Amino acid sequence: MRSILLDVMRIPVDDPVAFTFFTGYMAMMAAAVFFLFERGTVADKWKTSLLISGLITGIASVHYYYMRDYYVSTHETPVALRYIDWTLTVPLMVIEFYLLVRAAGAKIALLWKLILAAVFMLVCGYIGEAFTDGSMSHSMIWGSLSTLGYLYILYTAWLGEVAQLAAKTDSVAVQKGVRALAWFILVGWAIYPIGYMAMPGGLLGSNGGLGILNAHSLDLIYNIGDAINKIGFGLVVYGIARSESAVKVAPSSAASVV
Ligand SMILES: *C/C=C(C)/C=C/C=C(C)/C=C/C1=C(C)CCCC1(C)C
Repeated sequence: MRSILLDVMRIPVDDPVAFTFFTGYMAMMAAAVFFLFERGTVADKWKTSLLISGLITGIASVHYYYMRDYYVSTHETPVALRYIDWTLTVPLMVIEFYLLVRAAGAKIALLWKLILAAVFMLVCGYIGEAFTDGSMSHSMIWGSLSTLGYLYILYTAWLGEVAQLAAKTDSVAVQKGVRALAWFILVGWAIYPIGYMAMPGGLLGSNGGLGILNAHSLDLIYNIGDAINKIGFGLVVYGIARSESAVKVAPSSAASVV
């Protein structure tokens, strides 16, 4: 049996998939350390949001550690590890949304609807990828079902409950932040279906598809998507927390000067 360590050390420089597994792992870990340490610099009510950002990137980093080794030693897609990672981190991302609009009166039911939609999206995607028979019909059916969950979250963020609640807050930072996260859902999350369509039987892949992408592009696209979305989401939340904390601190420090 070949040792994983040797495989990892023999990583070819011209393999963008392996390269992004390595960079993703380090970037995600660095982001987790950053969010967790910066927690101490924001007002109390923002600490949970930063903790969640740290958990999202931390959990992803550990999964990247294993996915990297899996990929480098087998040259196969770590489907199960990928979906375990997403099943933990995507619900945490929708919790960030909920925490932002909670002050505007968000009910716990909103959180459950978002989590349910996320889990539905991921379970369908997992069935599409893990149980594929290589046919286009299998990939299309489960991909389309999965997209329904995605569209629900997209709708809620742009027009539905989350958007309506954000409009009610008097914090410009929260309004801008919710809008920024909604852009991540619209643009950043749209990266994933493209990766999905690269699998054999997928619309852009081999085996009946357009043949534009090969099976390895799936991991490359997912890795890029993860880095953008997980770190980006966290940075947006961090930005809101910092500016909101500054607002709260300013009056008292001004008072102490006088
Ligand atoms: C950190 C991980 C994130 C933000 C993962 C997001 C994943 C998606 C938005 C996946 C969406 C999919 C579809 C909309 C259809 C095809 C199957 C999926 C699961 C790739």
